[in-house]
Parts: sequence; C-alpha cells; structure tokens
Amino acid sequence: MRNVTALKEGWRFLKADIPVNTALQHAPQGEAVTLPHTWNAMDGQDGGNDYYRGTCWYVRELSAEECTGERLFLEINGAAMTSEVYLNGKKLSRHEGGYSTFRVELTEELAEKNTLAISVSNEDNDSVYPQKADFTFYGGLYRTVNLISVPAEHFELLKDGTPGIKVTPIVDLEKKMAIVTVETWHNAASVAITVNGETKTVEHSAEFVIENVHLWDGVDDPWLYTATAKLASGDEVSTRFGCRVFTCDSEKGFFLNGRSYPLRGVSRHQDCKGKGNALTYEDHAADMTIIRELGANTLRLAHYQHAQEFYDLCDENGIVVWAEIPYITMHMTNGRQNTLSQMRELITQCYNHPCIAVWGLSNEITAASAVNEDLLENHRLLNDLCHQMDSTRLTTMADVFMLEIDSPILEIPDINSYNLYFGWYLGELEQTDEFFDEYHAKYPDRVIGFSEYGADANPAFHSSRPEKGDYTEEYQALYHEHMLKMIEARPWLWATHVWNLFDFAADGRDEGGKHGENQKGLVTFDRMLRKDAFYLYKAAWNKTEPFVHLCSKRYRNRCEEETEIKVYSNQSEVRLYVDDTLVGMQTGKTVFRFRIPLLGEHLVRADADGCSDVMCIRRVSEPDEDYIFNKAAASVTNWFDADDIDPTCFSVSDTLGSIRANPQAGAIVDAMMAKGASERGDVADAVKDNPALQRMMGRMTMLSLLKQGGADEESIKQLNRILQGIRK
Ligand code: GCB
Repeated sequence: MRNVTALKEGWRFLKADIPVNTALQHAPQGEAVTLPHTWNAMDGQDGGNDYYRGTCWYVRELSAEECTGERLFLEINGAAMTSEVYLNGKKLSRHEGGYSTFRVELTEELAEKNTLAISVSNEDNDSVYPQKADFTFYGGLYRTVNLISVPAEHFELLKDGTPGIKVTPIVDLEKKMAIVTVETWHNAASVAITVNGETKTVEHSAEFVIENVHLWDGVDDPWLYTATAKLASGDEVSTRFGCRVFTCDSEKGFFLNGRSYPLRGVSRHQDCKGKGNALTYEDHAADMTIIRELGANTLRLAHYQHAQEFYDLCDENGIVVWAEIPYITMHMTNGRQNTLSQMRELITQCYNHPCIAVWGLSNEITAASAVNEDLLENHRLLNDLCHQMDSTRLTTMADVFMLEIDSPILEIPDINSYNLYFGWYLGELEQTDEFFDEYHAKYPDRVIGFSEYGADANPAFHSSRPEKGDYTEEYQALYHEHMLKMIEARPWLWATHVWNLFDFAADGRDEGGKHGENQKGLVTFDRMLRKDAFYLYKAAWNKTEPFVHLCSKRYRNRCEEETEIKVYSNQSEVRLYVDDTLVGMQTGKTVFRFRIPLLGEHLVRADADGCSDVMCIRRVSEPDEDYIFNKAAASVTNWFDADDIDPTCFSVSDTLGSIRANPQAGAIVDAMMAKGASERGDVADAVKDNPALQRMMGRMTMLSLLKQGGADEESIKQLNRILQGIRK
C-alpha cells in the first residue's frame, strides 16, 4: 500500500536567513501558514523591483500517524528556487531549481518526535536559473508538499522526481494501432503492468499492442488511456497517456494525427493577482476554463515547468503544449549544470503527458549574452539530452528578435520560433509579416513559429485614434487584428502563441498606469475582465459557442461627431441597432466595423444569430482625460496628423531607410541619432551598430523612432521642418 498525505496545514513560517537550529527554536513564534504559500504575493506585485529575495523557513511537526509505513518520503512539488530539507535538525538534501518536483527519504532519520524544517531561497546568484527575466521570481513552498509512505519494495521515488513509470506509445495511423512500451523503476523482483485491460508480469518493462486505437485527438477528442503498474508488496503507480502523432512541415505547419492542425494559442504564467504563484487546483482549473472559452488549441507554458495538475488539465482538454525550462535572457557560465538538471527533471516528470509536443531549450537567451561557444555548447548539450531522454518529441527555442536568422544557434534545436514585438516595443506591425516572409524565403526547409507577440493594454485607457505605446484597449485590439491576419495568411507557422493570456507580475515594471504588472494579457491579472482582444481571438478560434461582442464598451464618453462601432463575432452576420433602430447589417468574418453619428447618449446593440451584446456611449464636448495614459504623446499624434505635409519632400513620416538613402537628409538624421544613442547610455550605444537592429530601424518611420526615444513635440516639429526642405 502507498499512502499519500498532503501537508497543507500546520506550518510555521520565518522570513529570516538563520541557521536551522535558530529556525527550530523560533518556529513556535513563526507565522502560521498553509500551503501553497509564497512570501512575495504582495511585494512581488506592487512594482519597484524591491521584493524580498532571500532565505525563509517552513517548519512543521510530523505527527506519529503521519510517519507510518515501512519507508517514508517527503515530496515537494515546487520550492522556489533553492531548498534544503532538514529532519530533526539534520540536513537531508539540497535542491536547486524552483519549478520541479523533488523527493527526500526520511525513513532513516525518523525519531519519536519529528520536526521538518525546510529552508527556501530565491536569493540572486549566478548558477540557478532564472536570474534575469520579465517576471517576478516568487519564493516559497508554492505547490503541494506530500508525505509518501511505501512498503520496502516500491517504485523509485528519488531519481529526478520520477513518477516511476514511463509510457511511450508509438502510433501507426494507417493500421489504427499503437505499440505502447511501459518502463518501470522499482526494487522488487517483478511488476504487473496493465494497459487497456491486459496485464503482463515482467521484470521492468512490457510492450502492449492497442488495436483500433482511440486517438488523443486535440480539443475535439482528447482520449486518455491509463497504464498501471503494481508490485507484490502492494505499491502501485499509474499514469494516463495518449496515443497521438505530432509532425511538423516547413511548408504546411503542424499536423496532429496526420491532419493539418495549425497550433494557435496563448502563453501562460503560473501567477494570479494577490496569490502569486501559490495557486490551488481550483485556480488552475479556472484558467483552463478561460482557455477553452477562448478556443485556443495550444499553450506555451512559460517560462518554466508548470504544476503537474496543469499538464493534467491540458491532457484532459486536448491542449497541445510547449514545455520549457527557465534558461532565459542571460546565459550564465556557471549555470550549465542547472540547465541540464532542470531539463532532466522536466522530461522525467512530464514525459507521460500526451499534451506535450515540444521541449523548449531556452527563451531569448541571446538578449543579454553573446552567441559564444559556451552558450552554443550549453544548447547542444540540452538538445542532446532531450533526444536521449525522449526520441518522440522535437526540441525548440524562442529566439529574440535581434538574433540574426543565420546565427548558428538556430541550427541546434529541431525547430525554431521567434518572439517578435514589432508594433509594440519597436518598429511597425508590418515588419512582422516581412520578417517571417524573409525567413521563410531564405530557409524554406526550416520549420518556424511565432512564440511571442503582444501589446500592453490597461482597460482604463481608450482612444479613437489608437497608437503604439498608448496602452489603450483599442491599440491592443488593432495590434492583434493585424497579427491574426498575418498568421492566417501563413499556415506554415507551426505554432503561434499570444504573449500572454493573463496580465502577470513583473515587479520591475512601472508603466501603463500600473505598478509591477506586464499588461500584455488578453485577460486582467485578477481574471475579472476580458479585454477586447480576448474576444477577437475567441471570434476566430471558438467554433462551438456562438457569441457577439461590442468593442470599446468601457470607452463611454466620446468627443466626436461620428464614432466607430466594432464588433467581434464568430457568426457570419451582424446587425447593429442604435436606440433600438436597425442602423446596419454586415456579413463577414471575425471583425465587423460600423460608423454611427453620435448625437447624445445612445444604447448600442449588436445581434448575431440569437446572441446579442449591448453598451451605452455618449457624446461629450471635451476628451475624457481619464482615458489617456500618456497625455504628452497624445498631443504629438494630434498635432502631427493634423498638419499639412508636402509629400514631394521628406518628412518625419518617411522611414529611416528612405531618409538615409538621400545623402543630405541621411546626414542630418544620422548625426541626430548618434547623439541620441550616446545619451541613452552604454546599452543603446553598444547595440546601435547591430546590423539586424539597423535593418529593423530602417523600416520604421522617423516619427515612430522619435516617439519611442521620448522626443518632445518641439524637436519633432523642428526635424520635420528641416526634412520638408529637402526634395525627394
Ligand atoms: C519577451 C519575454 C517575456 C516578456 C515579454 C514582454 O520576449 O520572453 O518573458 O514578458 O517579452 O512582455 O516584454
């Protein structure tokens, strides 16, 4: 018999970097906490990049009943980031890496009375990833902690947090059958393995044939089988598995079970407002409900190993997953072993999940590091490790936009993906299309995907002339309308993942009217509000729940004679009513635009095939300042758009590339930009000659570059006057 006891209650928490004996002594005065727990739920989400990164202690008495069984193990399903386990003051283990499961055997050290003390640290260092990234590195025992008692003869529990059972189904689609290999690790003479009603008693491994196999077929039919392994001692493990075939084609994209199945979805962090990463099963399940409502068929579970419960939910819901380790942003020479151990644990612990299609080696690792031999070697080792441990899945990588497409690092993983933020941080929306088209033309045999894209939006901010950097809900929606079309026109993109489904904590951020949040989510951090862009994707992806959505509902006070009413729907015909009068009818797909005169206060209603949505808007005489985040930038837009520009001469609305092609105009902007780069410090100065960056900047308009650099209205006007004096 195996007994699993969740250690939820009864913990004392001490926020102090003290020796174990002091921790044991002070534990009774410690704060009483229940698991899951993080000490950064508040200070990790309020901005300032000043959350506590240090050592804390969790201390708990183990009762006599909890310590029964022949062999007793402690299972920790996540201790962020580095942890040491002590029983009765004696150190039993140390684990580095905050996102995987590890276990420790307690048996030998058990006494009459037993006290467990676990130190956990999220202090910065140069060997455990992540150390530099755009999310809060919460510290804590933020997943479940269990005691597992087993008989003397039992399945392996220690090695890399293994479940003790590994299932490899190989499917023959033509013959409609699967060969299922089940391997187990244990210290008994034999094991009885059961799959699909058939039992085989073997030493360690057995092979089964499933005829007329029921496929795990994505969101349509995520069928799961179970494999069970049992020892004579009574110890038993089981795991679910799925029979499916994933393939990728550089021209045709992703295939599931032999049919084209473009992966279109979102990324997710394990993070929620007020809770941090300490989520319960109900929190995970609630997130999955939102993912299903959206209609996504894939998730990138960024940037680290997620909770087992969540991979389970993906298995059950047919969501194809990209799983990865937090080898991110900055390569650390001392971190190689840690990347390998985190990858070994990820694959060992997650191998059986049918949802997982690819292992991600790293994310934007060249953002703050050069592509040198050490970094390449680290990637080769990771890639080889993945292939040794798993011959059934592909490896991938999320590349930063500045990474040259001919860099040797792109040749290491089986397939690649780029994170591109044109139209948000840098450049124009169309550069995304151009980037992928160039890549695809140059490397027609390479499989490429779009691993991140997004724009921040605070749903308090609104505009009828949305533009990059204004944090409005309207710009985010426009941004995604462009990307959705870009993606739909390129079926060869093997997977695309919006960054991010939910706003999340990045304590170093302070922007867009919020502290400590990355607001690229389609849904707010507290999950209470779905931004308009959420409904755009729902309209494109959700094929089962008819709906219609009126955009800009929160943009109630409008200062214009005529206003746009935009509707997202997965239906093909939308009718618009203003004050109960039909004013328009349109047939189309996903996005429906109407224009209506604004006279006073109006009730607007959109109807589509039995669904409807309503909102109230009203005409006001002055723009509502509450809707504007960056008031200075807003005035630049208004000024510029209103001004007369002579198109036969250069202006700030021309691209940097076309201005540079003219010697006179080029000299002026070059001198100005050289000065600007040196004023923005070492990094801007160092990257200014990067050829990829230069190419990208060449495609941006001068106005967009100037605004991005924080130029004021007067300087922009001045440059524009000079450029208008130069004939094209
Ligand atoms: C990225 C990172 C991700 C960030 C995102 C952003 O490229 O991979 O971790 O959160 O950009 O929003 O800037």
